[in-house]
Amino acid sequence: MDTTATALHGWAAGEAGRPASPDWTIPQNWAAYTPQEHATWATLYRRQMALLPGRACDAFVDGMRRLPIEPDRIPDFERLSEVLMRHTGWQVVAVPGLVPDDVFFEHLAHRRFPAGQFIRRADQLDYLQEPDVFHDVFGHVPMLMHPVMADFIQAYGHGGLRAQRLGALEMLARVYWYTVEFGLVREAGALRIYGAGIVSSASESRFCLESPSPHRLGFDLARVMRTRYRIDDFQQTYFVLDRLEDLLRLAEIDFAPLYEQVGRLDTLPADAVLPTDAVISRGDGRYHQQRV
Ligand code: HBI
Ligand code: FE
Repeated sequence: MDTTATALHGWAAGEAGRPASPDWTIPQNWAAYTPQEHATWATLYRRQMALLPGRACDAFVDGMRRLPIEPDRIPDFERLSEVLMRHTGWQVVAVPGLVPDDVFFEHLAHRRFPAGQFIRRADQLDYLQEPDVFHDVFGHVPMLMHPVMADFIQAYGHGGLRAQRLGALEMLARVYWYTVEFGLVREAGALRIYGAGIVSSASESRFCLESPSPHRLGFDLARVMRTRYRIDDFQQTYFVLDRLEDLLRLAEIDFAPLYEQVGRLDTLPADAVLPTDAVISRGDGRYHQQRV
């Protein structure tokens, strides 16, 4: 953990950089963000907002419009929570970065979205390993204004706690990855983005829709559960929902029998295409071939 950030933002870290509170929350300490940090937000915000018309789904655009998320300053979590609470009963709480799985799931199960308190450095605009306030707030929070996504992410929290007990966390995490983080949806006769990992990334916002390289496949729950993913590069496959409302059904499915079934099958590489896949566009794979 970066002790400079600790000093800057004045929260008390315990042993090994672990924050003092058991749920890993820390004060956002909004007043302590520096002008440079707000300027980093402004750069990222402007860049994404220019890209998203016609690419991001209506739910995202709508959520963004109704929230106190502004161009030139890092949002204040308390103000976000007030509006979210009124619409879908969610809150945003600050955490230092990645938190342990069980802590993460516990928050989601209680409709608290843990958002990174820090913002990436100005020389890391395009890639960082831990979720920061831009990824978490710009990427995730607008979708939490959508009732279906609001329920789905809470269900993921409950499902995560259960999957841990069943030893099936990997399978469930793939569902989160290919929906909440990197999901596409059909809308207005085209494909649009709803995944937070994409809407918060300038290059992937274009790549996922416009590059001939990745596969775009119809979403299938059991198929997604078997599919590995890239954490360090653009995705090789995007899974497409027919409508966001399909997530609602997903939130209601009992995953336990599926874990049994899928657990007996081989996992699939991130670039697989099966005869049973609903292929929307088959990628040529060129982007990733050039990178090995
Ligand atoms: N912590 N802050 C934060 N954000 C995440 O998205 C996150 C996390 N801890 C664990 C985790 N995600 C995932 O690996 C689980 O969804 C499996
Ligand atoms: Fe995320």
